[in-house]
Amino acid sequence: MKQSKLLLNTLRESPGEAEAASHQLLIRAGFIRQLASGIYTYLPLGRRVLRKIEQIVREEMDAADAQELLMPAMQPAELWKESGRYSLYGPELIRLQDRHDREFALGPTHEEVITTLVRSEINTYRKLPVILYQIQTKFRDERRPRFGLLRGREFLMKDAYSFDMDWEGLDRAYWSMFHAYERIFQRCGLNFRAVEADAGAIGGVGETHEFMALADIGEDTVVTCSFCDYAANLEQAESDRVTFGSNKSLSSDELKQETGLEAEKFYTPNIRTIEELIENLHIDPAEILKTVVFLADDRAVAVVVSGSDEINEVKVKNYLKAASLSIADPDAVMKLTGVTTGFIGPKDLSVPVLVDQSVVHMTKAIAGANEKDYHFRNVNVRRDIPLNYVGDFRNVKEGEHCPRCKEGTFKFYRGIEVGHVFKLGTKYSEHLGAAFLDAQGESKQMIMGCYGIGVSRLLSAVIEQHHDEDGMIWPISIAPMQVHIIPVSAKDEVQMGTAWQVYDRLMEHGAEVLLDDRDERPGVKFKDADLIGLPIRIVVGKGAADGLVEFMERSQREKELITLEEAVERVKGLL
Ligand code: 9G3
Repeated sequence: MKQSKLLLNTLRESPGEAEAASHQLLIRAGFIRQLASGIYTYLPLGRRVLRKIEQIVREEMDAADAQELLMPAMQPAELWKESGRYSLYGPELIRLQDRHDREFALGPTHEEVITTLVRSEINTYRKLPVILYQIQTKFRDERRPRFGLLRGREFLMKDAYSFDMDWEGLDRAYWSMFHAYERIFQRCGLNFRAVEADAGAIGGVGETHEFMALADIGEDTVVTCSFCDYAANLEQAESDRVTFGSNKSLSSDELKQETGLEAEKFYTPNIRTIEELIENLHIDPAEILKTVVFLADDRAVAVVVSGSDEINEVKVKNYLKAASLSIADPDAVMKLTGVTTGFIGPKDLSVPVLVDQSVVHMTKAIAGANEKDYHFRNVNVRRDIPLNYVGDFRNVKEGEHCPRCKEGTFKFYRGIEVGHVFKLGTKYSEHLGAAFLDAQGESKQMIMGCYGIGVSRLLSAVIEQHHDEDGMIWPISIAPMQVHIIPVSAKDEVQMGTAWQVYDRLMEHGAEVLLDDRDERPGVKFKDADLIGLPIRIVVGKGAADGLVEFMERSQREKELITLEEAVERVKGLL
C-alpha cells in the first residue's frame, strides 16, 4: 500500500489527558481517534490490528469447537428483570427507550441473551455440550473512562458461553477455554499470567481465573509465588493461615490460666487514626487492632485486622455473601454503634465482629474503647473479643509466605485484565429456564460457563508491553502491516525504482507491505516509521545504486546493508 494514500496522520505531541503510553502512542500514530470520553474510532491501521487479533481469537475458538454467532447490542429490559440483574446494576448499565417507550439496555455482556437463545434452541442432552461465542461491541458506562482503549465505554469483547449436561462437562469446557486463552495471548505476543480470581458480581460457582497482562499501568495487583506456580489477583490471594494456635475463644479454666494484664482503658484525647496512635504512643502498628465498620447490604459489621494490614473488601464481601459492601461513613457509625469513628474497637462492640485470623493470638493489643477519646491497652483477643467470625480478611503483602507451597514468598506485579473465565453453574439457566431432558427423560438445568476476552483492551495491553521511547513495536502476528519500505528520497528514480521492485517481490510472497512514497524529508519518514512500529523495515537509500538496501527489525536496532534478494529472503524467513 502507498503511504501517501493511507488515511494516517501522525502527531508529534499526544493529547494532554493521555497518561498511558499505549493511549498516547495509538493517538500519535494515528491508529485511533476519540469521538467522546471512552469512545473511539479505529483508523485504518488500528482497524487492521483489531482484525488480526480477532482472527487469532476466531482460530483458537473454532479449534476448541466453539461456534461463532452474533447477538444484538439492544437487549430488552425484561430479560434483565427476569435474571434479577436490572436493579443490580446502576448507571453503568446504559438504558434507553425505543419509539414505543419499551425499555432496553445496551449490552454490557450477554448471559441473559445467550441463555434465552439456548433455552429455545436446545432441549435435549443430545444437543449438549455446546460453546457459543461472539466478537461484539459491549457498552458499559464507566464512571471514569481512562487510558484510551484500556478502559472504554464502548469496546470490543469476545464473549463465549458453554452449556453442559453436568459439572464434569463444565470442567472440560472451562479448561478447554483456559488453554485456548493461553494460546491466544501467546500468539498475540503478550506476557501474561493466569491468576486465581474472585467471581465477583457474576456470582460464579467454584473457580474462576483472570488472564493478566503484566504492565505497570495495570489497575490490578497480581500476586505470584517465587517458588510454586500459585498466582492470584490480590483480591483473592490467600493469607497463610498464620499458625498461632487455635482460633477459638478460651474456655473458662483456660481463662484462669491466661496470664497477662486485664484490658485497661486509657485516655487518648483526639487520637483517632492508626498514624496518630503510633505517633503519640510510640508503638508499632502491628500492636494495634484496626477496626472498621462496614455496611454489608443493609447490615452493619465490624472488621478487625492488624494496624499494619489493609482490609480486603472482596474477601469480606464474599465471606458475608453480600451483594454490596461499603465502609460506613462517620454518621452511620455513630448511628449504628453510638461511637464516633476513631474510637471504634472490637471489645464490647454492638455489631458483629469479623476477626482476621492473624490477630487472634494477640494478648497486649491496643484497640478503640468504643468511647470517645478512650482506647484499651492489653487487649487479649482470645479473652476479650467474641470469635464467632474468624477468617482471612486482609490483603497479603510482598515477601509473605505462600499458603500453597509454604516455601516461596509473594511477589507483586501490576496487571491489566485481558481475559476472564468463569464457572457459572445454573445461575442463569435456573432464572431463565434453560432446561434439557437427560437420557432418562428427566428435566435438568444446563450447567454454564462464560469466557471473555477484552479484544480492544488487548490491543492496548500489547503496546503497553511492546513500545520504546520512539513509538510502538508490533509483534509480527498482529502488526497492521508486516514490512515498511522507506525510499530515502522520493525524487531519486533509482531509489524509487528499487523500492517498488522490493515491494513487488514481497507482495508476490504474500507479505503486507507499506511503502512510504511521500515526498517528505528522511527524518520525518523515519520518525513516523518508529512511531507506527511495523516489525520489519527496509530503507532504500544510496546503496540502491549498488543493489543494496538497509534491513532492520523494529524490535532491534542494528541495520544491515544487504542485497535486494537477501532482503526478500529475510522477510520470508520472518513471516
Ligand atoms: C452489567 C454491567 C457491567 C458488568 C456486568 C453486567 C461485568 C457483568 C461480569 C461479566 C462476566 C462475563 C461474559 C464474558 C466474560 C465476562 N461488568 N460483568 O456481568 F450490567 Cl453494566 O461480564 N460475561
